Parts: sequence; C-alpha cells; structure tokens
Amino acid sequence: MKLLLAIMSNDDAPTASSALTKEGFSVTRLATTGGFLRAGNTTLIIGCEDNLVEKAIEVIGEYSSRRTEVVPATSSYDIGRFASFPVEVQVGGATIFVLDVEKFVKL
Ligand code: 2BA
Repeated sequence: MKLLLAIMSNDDAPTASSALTKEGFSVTRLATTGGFLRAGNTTLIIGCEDNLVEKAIEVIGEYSSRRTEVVPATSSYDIGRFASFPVEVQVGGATIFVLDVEKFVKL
C-alpha cells in the first residue's frame, strides 16, 4: 500500500478531490501553507494500493496541472488614471510524494 501526499492550489483541490472520490479513492483534505510564499494551499492525503498510484497521479494531473491563464491587471499612470490590460500568469501544479505504508489499520 502507498500513501500519496499531493500539495496543490486551493482552487484546484475541490475538483481534484471530487474526481478522485468518483474514481473510488479515499481522500482526506488538509488546509496547509507553503513555507516559501506563506500562502494557503491544500494537501490531499490518499491511501491506495500500489497498482492504483499511477491512476491517482493521472487524475490529480488532470485537475491540477500547471497552466497559463490570462487575468486582468491594472496599472496606474500617477495622474489618477488606471488602465486594465491582460497578463499571463502560471496557475495550478501539484507536488506529489509517494510513500510506502508499513501498516494500515481501521478500528
Ligand atoms: P512549487 O515547487 O510548485 O511548490 C508548491 C508548494 O508545494 C510549496 O509552496 C510547498 O507548500 C509544497 N512543496 C513543494 N516542494 C516541496 C518539498 N520538497 N517539501 C515539502 N513541500 C513542498 P511554497 O513553499 O509556498 O512554494 C511556492 C513556490 O515557490 C514553489 O512552487 C517554487 O516555485 C517556489 N519556491 C519554493 N521554495 C523556494 C526556494 N527556497 N527558493 C526559491 N523558490 C522557491
């Protein structure tokens, strides 16, 4: 058995978690904080059989892969005027650890 720790953005976590559940995985969601940006992110804990690890990674990748989105940004011209223009930002992405599980007990 393996334990997956999947760290992803808060925006992607609900859909990734739902998709995993729909595929039959048991998922626990933790509210976590990145040490570098000190911003909130989400860590999914998934315990599954060894042969399902790649499937879990595939599902997570489907809903949290790194992608580029165009968002509106504003700029000030120091004369009380603002302009809005689109900028490309990188969003999403997941960091996944796969650990061996020594023992799994449900009481
Ligand atoms: P990512 O490498 O995609 O990491 C996203 C989040 O995943 C991290 O948030 C952290 O919560 C977790 N994470 C990634 N690698 C990990 C590891 N080896 N062990 C434990 N947790 C891990 P943040 O720490 O807030 O980092 C956000 C982004 O800032 C990172 O994106 C990376 O692009 C950059 N970054 C992180 N640490 C850095 C550092 N020491 N120097 C420069 N850039 C850094």
